[in-house]
Order: sequence, then structure tokens, then C-alpha cells
Amino acid sequence: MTRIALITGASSGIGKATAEAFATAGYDLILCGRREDRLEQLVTSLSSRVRSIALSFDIRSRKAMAHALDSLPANWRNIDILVNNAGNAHGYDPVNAGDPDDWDAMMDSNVKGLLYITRALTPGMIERGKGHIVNISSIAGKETYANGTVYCASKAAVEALSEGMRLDLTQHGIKVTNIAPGAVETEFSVVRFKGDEDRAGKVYEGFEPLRAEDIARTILFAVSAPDHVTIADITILAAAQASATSIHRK
Ligand code: 8X3
Repeated sequence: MTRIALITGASSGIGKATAEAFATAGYDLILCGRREDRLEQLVTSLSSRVRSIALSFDIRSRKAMAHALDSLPANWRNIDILVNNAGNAHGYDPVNAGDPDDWDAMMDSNVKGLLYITRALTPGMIERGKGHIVNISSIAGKETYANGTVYCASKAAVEALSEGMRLDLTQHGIKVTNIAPGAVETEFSVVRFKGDEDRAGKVYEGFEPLRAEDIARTILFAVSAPDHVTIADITILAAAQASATSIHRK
């Protein structure tokens, strides 16, 4: 039977690449994000391969999320896989100078949004006795670096949530996978540096960064594991990267 996967943050980057990888594996896809036009384009581009549906809402709003999920047709409600990918870094400052609006944005999407949608989908998974949640964390959740303190804290929270969800949900047949990527070249740094493309480009200079597809392939690997296997935690770094801040540049 075809499995249904819901991906948050599907309009670009790792989320979009995951939609494409899942399409090659034949999953039905619920593509969530804020940018409706991009989601609709993705639905159209996948339409020859799989059934997919766009759900446009801001993960930070519980109300908008509930409204979007309520609009799902009955045959889209038995969601097997939740990929908690939505999230971003906003700003790059020491705590004494950071913008609290940036902190709110990171905590509200990376941590609270992830929790809201997990809370919404897990009762159904429990009822059906199966499910798989993939949380996209970061190397920043395992190592804290200067100027990224709040982003790192939000991802450290994702690490804790993955562990805790596994403790809470394993008894119900739900698998939880935590994936922690290193330097992936997407819109990530452009968003972090508030549209400064030159500054963002420098982050990936002198080495070959990870691509969104590298993470997507790993997510697909985790959800394709046999029933008796849980891929609990994977850290993926660029080959030139030894830690969050140690990158061998030419
Ligand atoms: C993105 C990885 O190291 O740029 O989550 O924070 S890093």
C-alpha cells in the first residue's frame, strides 16, 4: 500500500529535495510550507510520478496549522511519515547584540512549530500502531558556536525532542529518526544573513558543501529501513568538514 509522507518546509532546500527523493520511491506527499506558489509548482512537477498535495501555512501558527490539517481530504489523513524539516537560522550575533525577533522566529519554528505538528499527527499514528517521524536537526544541535547561540540552542532542543519522542512513542510502533546535517548549501545562509548573498556565499567557499539531495537521500534511507530497524541518529558532514566550525578550505 502507498505510504503518505508529510514534509514541512517543502518549498525549498532539504524539504524540496526530500519531496523529490520520496517521489522516486512512490510515496504520496503532503507538501507543507509558507510559499504557496512554490508548493504548487512542486506539486505540478511531481504529478507524473506521485500524488501530492500542497498545504500552505506558517508552522509557527497553531491555528493556521490546525486549519490546514482540517482541510485534508479523508484519504490523505492516515499520515505514515512526518518529516520535521521546517526551520531556519535568523541572524548571526552574540547574545548581547542579538535581535529578540530573530530568537522568536527560530524558537517558534525550529522548536515550537516542530512540536505543534508532531502533537497534531501522533495521535493518528498511535491509533494505527505505526508511524515514522524524522526530525531535521543540525550539527549546531550537537556543538554550540559563537554568534549562533540561539540557533544552536533551538537545534539542541530538536536533539532532546528526538530522544524524548523516541522514549514516548516507541511503545506505539512509531520510529523517530534524528538527522543532523553540517554545511548544506541551500537558502540557509542567505536567510541567516538576511538576504546578503555575498556573505552567504562565503560560507561555502573553498570546499564542496553538502547538497540538499545528500540529506534527502539519507532521509529516504532512514524511512526505508526494514520494520525491525530504527535509524536513530545520523550526523552528516561535508567531506571537508570536521566539526561545525572546522572546515578544510582550499
Ligand atoms: C546548519 C549547519 O553548521 O551552518 O544547520 O549551523 S551550521
